[in-house]
Amino acid sequence: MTMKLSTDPSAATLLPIAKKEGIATVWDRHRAMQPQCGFGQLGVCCRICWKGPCRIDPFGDGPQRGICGADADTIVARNVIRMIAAGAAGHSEHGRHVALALQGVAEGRLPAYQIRDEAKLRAVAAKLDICTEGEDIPAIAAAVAKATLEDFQNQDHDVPCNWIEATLTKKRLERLQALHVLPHNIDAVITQIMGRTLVGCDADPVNLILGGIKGALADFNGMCLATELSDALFGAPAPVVTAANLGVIKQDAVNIAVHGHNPLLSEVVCEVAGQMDEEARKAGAKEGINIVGICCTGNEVMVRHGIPLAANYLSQELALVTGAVDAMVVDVQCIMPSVSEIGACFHTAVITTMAENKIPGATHVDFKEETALENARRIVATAIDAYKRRDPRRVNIPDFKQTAIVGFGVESVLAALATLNAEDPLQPLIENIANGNIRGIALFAGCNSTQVAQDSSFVTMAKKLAANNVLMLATGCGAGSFAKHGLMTQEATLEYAGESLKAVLTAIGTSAGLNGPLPLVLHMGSCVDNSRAVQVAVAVADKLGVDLDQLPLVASAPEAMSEKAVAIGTWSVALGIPTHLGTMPQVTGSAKVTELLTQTAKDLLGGYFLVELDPEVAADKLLEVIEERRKGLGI
Ligand code: BF8
Ligand code: SF4
Repeated sequence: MTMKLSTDPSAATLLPIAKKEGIATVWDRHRAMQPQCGFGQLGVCCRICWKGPCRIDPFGDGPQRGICGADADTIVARNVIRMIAAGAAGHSEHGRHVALALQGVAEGRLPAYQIRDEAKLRAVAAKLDICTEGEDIPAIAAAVAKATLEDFQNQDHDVPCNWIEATLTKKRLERLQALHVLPHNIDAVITQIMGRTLVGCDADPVNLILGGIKGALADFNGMCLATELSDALFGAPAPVVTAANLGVIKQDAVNIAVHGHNPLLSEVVCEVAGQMDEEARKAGAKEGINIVGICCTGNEVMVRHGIPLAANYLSQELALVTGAVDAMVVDVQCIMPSVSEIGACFHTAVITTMAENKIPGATHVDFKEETALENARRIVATAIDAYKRRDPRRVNIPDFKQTAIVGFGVESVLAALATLNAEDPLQPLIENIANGNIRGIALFAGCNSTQVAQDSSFVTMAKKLAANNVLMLATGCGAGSFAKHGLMTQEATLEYAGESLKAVLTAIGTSAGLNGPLPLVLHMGSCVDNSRAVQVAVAVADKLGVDLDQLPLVASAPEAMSEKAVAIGTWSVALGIPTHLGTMPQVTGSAKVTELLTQTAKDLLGGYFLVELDPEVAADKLLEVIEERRKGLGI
C-alpha cells in the first residue's frame, strides 16, 4: 500500500531529489519502522524498572500483570503522565529561560535585550496584581520576573501558581481547586509525577491521571508566562504580511534557518543578520542575508517580525535538501537529530546553541544571554562562510510559497475588534457568536506526524469548519500547515468561509484597515502561544458570566506527535475544552484510562478528548459539539 506522505507540494519536488542523492528522510525511516510495536501503540509496555521490560497481553491470553504486579491500567496511566511531565518540563524550561532573561534585563546585565513592549510589561504587571504606580520600567520588570520565578519556587501546596491564578476564570479555578489539581510550583509538580510513577508507587489509574492533569496545568502555567514575558521583551504580535513554504529560501542570499522554540536566540540572530548584511553581499550573495523560520522558533519570529516560515516539523529535512540553506541554527525541541547528517551531505552548517541540546556532527556555539550578540555574530559569520562553499548545481528551491497574514495575538485581535466598538471590543465578537454568524471557535494546534499525510488533516478540517462558519485560530505546526497551504490569506476567506463568517471577517478586516477580510485562519504564534487563545476565551467567558466549558469552543490537534502536545491536550481538557486528537493516543490498552480521558473527564472538568482519525468525520463531530454547547447557552 502506498500512502501519500505529504500534501505539501514542496515535498513532491524534493523527495525524489533526496532519493536520488541517497538521503533518507523521516518518511523513509517511518517506512523502515513498520510494523510498529503494537504493545507500545496501546501503551501497555513498561520499562520503568530493570525487572522489565514488561508488557500486558491485550488479548487476555498472556500476562495481565507486569512482574511487580502492575496491571494495564497502572502501566498506561504511568506512561501517559510521564509524557505530560516531559512536555511540561520542555515548555516550563523555555518559560524559566525567558523569565531569567527578563530579570537580567531588569538588572541591566543583558545588553543584547531590551523591554521592547513597555505597554505589555505594564499589562502583565497589572494582571499579576503588581502595583506599578511611580515605578520605572526596570523596577516593574524586576517585580514581574520575581512573581514569575515564584511559580518555580513556592513550597506552599495551598497557594496556586501566580500565573494560573491570574489567567483563568474564577469558576474554573474553583473547579480545579476542588479536584486538587491546581499546581503550586511547576518544578515540584513535574518532580511529583516522576516520583509517583517510580516502581512500587502510585498504582491507582484515577489518582495517576489526576496527577497528570496537575502536571498539564503546570505546563499551561509555564506556557502563559513564556508567551507573555516574550511579548514584553520582543513585542506583542501585530498583523503582518509574509510568506510560507520552502520557496521563501532565496537563491541569491545567505539563507539562515532558525529552528526550534526559544525566541531568545533567534531574536538576536535576526538583529545581527541585519548588521552583517553587507558582509554577505561581499561574499557574493546579491540579496544579502535571508532569515527563514522552521517549527516554533519560526512561528515566534514570523508573528512578531514577519520573517517568512520555510517549514513546519515534517519538512525540516527538506529545507536542507534544497541545497540552499547555509546555516540551520537550532535551539531546543522538535529538531530531528538527522539534520546534522543531511546538512553534512551539503555545505550546510548545522549549529546547536543550547547546553542541553547537542547533536553529534553539528557545530556547537554556546549561546548565553550575556554574550548573545557575540554568539549571534559567530553564527552569522559561519553561515556566510558556508555560503561560499555552496554548490549552485545542487540547489533546488521549490517554487512554492504562499502569502500569509499573521500576527494575531490577544492585543491585535482586540485592537481589530476595537475598530468596530472602541468602548467594548469584545462585544462585536460576542454578538456574532450569539446571533450565529459565527457558530463557534476552533483552536488548531499541534504537530505534524508521519502517521498522517503531512498537513492533510489540518487543511481538510479547516475547510469544512470554515464552510460551517467556525472562526479558527492556529498555533505551532498547525499554523505552519495553514500558512503553507494558503489558508492565512484574504482569498481563502472569500473562497472557503461560509457566508456569515465571511461577512464578519470582512467587517472586522475592513474596519481594521486590512482592505478586505481577516485571513481564514488567525495565526496566534508558536505552541507556547496556545495560551493566547485561552486568554481570548477567558475574556469572553468572563464577560458572559459563564465558564470555559460552556463556550462553543473546541480544540484540535489532528496531527499530534510530541509529548508537549500530550501536555497541551490534557490542559485543554482540564480547562473545559473538548479536544480532538487525529492521531491515536497511546492509551487504548487500558479501557479505564481511555474512559477517564474521553468520558469521565466530561463530568469532572467539562472538557474531554475526542479521538477521530478521519478528518472529515472529526470536523463533523466538532460541529456537533459546537451546536451542543450553543444549545446549552440557549443561543
Ligand atoms: O512546539 S507543534 S512538532 S514544533 S511540538 Fe514541535 Fe509539535 Fe511542531 Fe513547536 Ni509544538
Ligand atoms: Fe515490569 Fe513493574 Fe518494572 Fe514496569 S515497574 S518494568 S511492570 S516490573
